[in-house]
Amino acid sequence: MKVVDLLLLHPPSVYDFRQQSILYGPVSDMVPSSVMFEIYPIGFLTMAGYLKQQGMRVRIVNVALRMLTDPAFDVREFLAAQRPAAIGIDLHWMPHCHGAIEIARLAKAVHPDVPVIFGGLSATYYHEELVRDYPEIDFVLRGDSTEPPLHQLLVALRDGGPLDAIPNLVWREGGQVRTNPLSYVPRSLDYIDVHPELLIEMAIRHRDITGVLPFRGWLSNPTTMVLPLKGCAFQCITCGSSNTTCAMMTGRRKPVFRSPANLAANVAAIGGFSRGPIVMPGDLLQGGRKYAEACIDEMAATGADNEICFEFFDVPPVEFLRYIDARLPNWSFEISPESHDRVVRHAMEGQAGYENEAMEHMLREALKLDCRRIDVFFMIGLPQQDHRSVMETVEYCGELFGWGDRRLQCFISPMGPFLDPGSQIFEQPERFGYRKLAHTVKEHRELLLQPSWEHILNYETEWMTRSQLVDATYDAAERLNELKRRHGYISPRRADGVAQGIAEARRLRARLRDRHDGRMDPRAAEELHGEIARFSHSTVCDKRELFWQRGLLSFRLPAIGRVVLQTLRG
Ligand code: B12
Repeated sequence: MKVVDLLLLHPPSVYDFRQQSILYGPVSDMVPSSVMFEIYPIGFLTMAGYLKQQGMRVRIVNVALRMLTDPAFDVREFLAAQRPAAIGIDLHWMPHCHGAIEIARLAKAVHPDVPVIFGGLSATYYHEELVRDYPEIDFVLRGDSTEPPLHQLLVALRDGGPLDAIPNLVWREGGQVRTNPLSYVPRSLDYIDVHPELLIEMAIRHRDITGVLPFRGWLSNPTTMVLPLKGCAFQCITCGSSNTTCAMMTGRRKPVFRSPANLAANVAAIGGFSRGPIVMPGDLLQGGRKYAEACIDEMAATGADNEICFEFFDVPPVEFLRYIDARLPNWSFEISPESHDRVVRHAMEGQAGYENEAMEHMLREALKLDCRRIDVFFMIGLPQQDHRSVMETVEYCGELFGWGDRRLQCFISPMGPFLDPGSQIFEQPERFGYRKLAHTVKEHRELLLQPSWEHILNYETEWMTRSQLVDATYDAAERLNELKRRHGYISPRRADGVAQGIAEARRLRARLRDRHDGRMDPRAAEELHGEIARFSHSTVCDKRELFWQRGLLSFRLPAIGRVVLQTLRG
């Protein structure tokens, strides 16, 4: 008997990273995950919730996290012990293209008759190659929203129904790739709900807590995310989900928003279990001031007191910040000017083209409010950006630190490991001064196995080669660390730790570079064996700076206890 109707697996970036010697670099320093990118798509929750409503049973397993936390975790053995009717694997972020296909291969080897379904933005972009060249992948569901088509597919597979009417489906028939129209592009997102209690149920039912957690260390940093929209109104040339990219790839010409009530219900549902912060990416103001204010009103009405961390793509009106401040007890925000340099920022075409003066005015006003924290993100690898420009950006961070308010934080990181498939720079690299070094899934998979992130990056620019991008990253990280120490942002001990990490990563990189064309220096290989943290973790900053450290007190244990009891009884 099949125990679950769908087993959803989130792969690590590289399988099996525990057997590899690779210097992955600081490519995940700005997100809570490690370089194996263990965070699974939010869509896992909406798919599981939707299928549950239709009477189906779904299990989520974060394979990446299970591998990270248990060196003895044997993926093949684990898969062999499962009895799923179908297996779903996300290829949402391109850096998973190695791990996702390897996990699919293992799944097919142990369950040759169980269909394997791929989905996510990168799978959408590469649907044809995936179904044509990888026999372990039976189906790809395209698009940014797949809940109903996935249900239709699972029913058709169970009952032997026809496949040609299932929207967004790509499949193989008689050796040919069949591509059904991308006809499911919902104009409202309110048909999906995120039920956090589902995760508790799964953890209890399958006696697997780690398998449902989003990232390593989540229990002490229970940050969650509520997505207000899909698609985007902005045209940032580097983004794999920009307005033009979505129009081409997911059939979404303009963003679609959850209703304020639906959004607030999601915040309240999370608030019922956790006191941790809730990140709200994607900029509510894309829906207009009225929509954004309605969202704030609805959230305030729920009484949830979790910190809500907003993201702004453009400089938000100060009046809007005051509106939030008057209504939410606990809020913060982030903004990504990418560079201090107007030439660079404007070369990003379509990126909200604001000036530093406007941003600084807004930041100063925000700091007068009860805003808990403001994160300002800069990036390395942009058009028109050379080493000097990067270092000037870091000095600009120093100026902001000089304001003397430690709620204002600055970060800088490399764009990597990959340019986003479907982004304008990926589609027309030369137009923007880029050289693209991998085109297909196969080529990206090969890159992920290179010995060092200098050789993993899938691009270089007219202004910096891959080697110079790496140099600029380490130089910027070193200087930013120094500035944070000087302005009292981090303790001397933490600053020393970061400085030492950068120095070690530089040394190792030099050894790898010397030997790259021949064989890898055996001592470097030994030092790197299975190592993903020491030289690639907390390099451009100490990762703890991203977090709101809280611990188990963040959880509302009675509410969790109730779900546990219900599940055990059910
Ligand atoms: C929110 C977000 C995040 C959150 C993650 C939230 C989460 N858990 O999903 C955080 C901040 C952690 C994050 C991190 C990263 N992100 Co991000 N992120 C976004 C953002 C803003 C939202 C888009 C999004 O995911 N929408 C949700 C939709 C599209 O998907 P969904 O609802 O989760 O899932 C549906 C479908 O995608 C599909 N689906 C997905 N998986 C599967 C699996 C199966 C089997 C099926 C059938 C269907 C299916 O069906 C689902 C249900 O409808 C976009 C930018 C944007 N403006 O859109 C970038 C974006 C997706 N991120 C991107 C990147 C590159 C990253 C990082 C690799 C960056 C880095 N180097 O650190 C990391 C990866 C982290 C990890 N996995 O550990 C790129 C992806 C480009 C690409 N194709 O590779 C984007 C497009 C833009 C960008 N550069 O930031 N990100």
